[in-house]
Amino acid sequence: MRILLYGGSFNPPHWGHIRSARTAAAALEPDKTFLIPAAIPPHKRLAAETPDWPHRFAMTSLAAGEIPGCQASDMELCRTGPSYTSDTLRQMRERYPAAELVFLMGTDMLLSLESWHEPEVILSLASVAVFARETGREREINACAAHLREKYGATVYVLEGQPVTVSSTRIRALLPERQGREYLPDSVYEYIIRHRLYGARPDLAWLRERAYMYLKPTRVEHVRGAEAMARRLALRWGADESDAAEAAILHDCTKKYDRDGQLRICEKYGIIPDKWELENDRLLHAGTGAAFAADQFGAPEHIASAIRWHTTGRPGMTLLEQIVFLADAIEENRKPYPALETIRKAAFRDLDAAMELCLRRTLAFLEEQGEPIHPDTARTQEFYLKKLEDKGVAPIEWAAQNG
Ligand code: DGI
Ligand code: FE
Ligand code: FE
Repeated sequence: MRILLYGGSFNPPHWGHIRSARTAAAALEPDKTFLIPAAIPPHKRLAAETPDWPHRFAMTSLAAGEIPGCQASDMELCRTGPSYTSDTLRQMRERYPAAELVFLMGTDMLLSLESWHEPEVILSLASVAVFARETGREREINACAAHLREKYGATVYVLEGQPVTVSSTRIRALLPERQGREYLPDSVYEYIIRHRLYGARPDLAWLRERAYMYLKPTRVEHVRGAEAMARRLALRWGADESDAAEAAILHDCTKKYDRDGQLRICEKYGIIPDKWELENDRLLHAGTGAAFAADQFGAPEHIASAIRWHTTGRPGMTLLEQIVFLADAIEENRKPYPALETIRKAAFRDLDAAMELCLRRTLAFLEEQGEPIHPDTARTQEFYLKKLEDKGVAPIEWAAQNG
């Protein structure tokens, strides 16, 4: 029986790790492969933004799913103190007394192996398999392998394989820029986004693909329009364009659920609907959408709140909240309604005036329909009316009956 062991920080685990493990497994044909994330790597410090170990273990488990016969081991995470490989191998030896243990490592690790804690223990308990991390170092590697065989009676396998061209450090730097997805299996990327590890923000093409799955097909064009308009407004008013896009992509993510569905989502997230929301379930998707986006896609507070307030608004809205509110109301694919063109123009001239008119038009519409008015909608219109007054700006003239 042969067991392949692959230790590392896996912070996060990426295609480079997976390809290495697959190549090694293909060459060595182990009966089992373990990815072993280190709790405290002895040779380097973990990056400051390293997620808690349950997250690292979960990501490593997902990565292991990409490798046949592989699972993650929490052996090092469960120990205290530095994660010495010699201790890990002792533990593995106890569990598998008769197996050949093969420890997989990169070139640099092999070259520095003698400076590790108890190298003689490592080399007596396990064989070592090594990759040429960079091409052109074969001579160096072979010399080192010969030395370890000679001095310790070690078994060293030198594996042919693609050099790994990406590092976890680089990926961590890319993730907050909405990049780096191509270096990660989808399961790991999804996990990172859902928990917003490493300050990650979603790649927007990926987010569209994921978020549109929750929409009725007929709503996709509206959401596309809302995103385009939110971007234009963000550029006009100096908000973060990609955050505006992210909020717009997600703003109606629970819209398709009927009353029962909405109430179930409320229950799941501990949302208590007020009496207006219970009376008119169209209002519920703002609150449920915000909670769903935060849970499924890790939407941070400022984006979740833009979703939360996109239907009624609220007094004192943030810039991003106003942008999403207006983008929803005036996007290019909106069915025409009275005042639409006026609000569109106003949104690029005076955000407060556009908010006020948009809300005033909604109130007029609801009154005409005999629909109950949510106090948030009324209060928000009053808020913006007062704000205009304070600025000395007259509200936009518009009468409900003349369009
Ligand atoms: O989800 P969308 O259709 O894209 O747009 P939305 O989230 O702004 O929802 C619009 C609906 O919400 C529209 O039919 C008017 C309704 N609405 C907005 N404020 C109120 C309201 N309905 C009631 N009953 N009371 C309100 O105060
Ligand atoms: Fe909506
Ligand atoms: Fe909408």
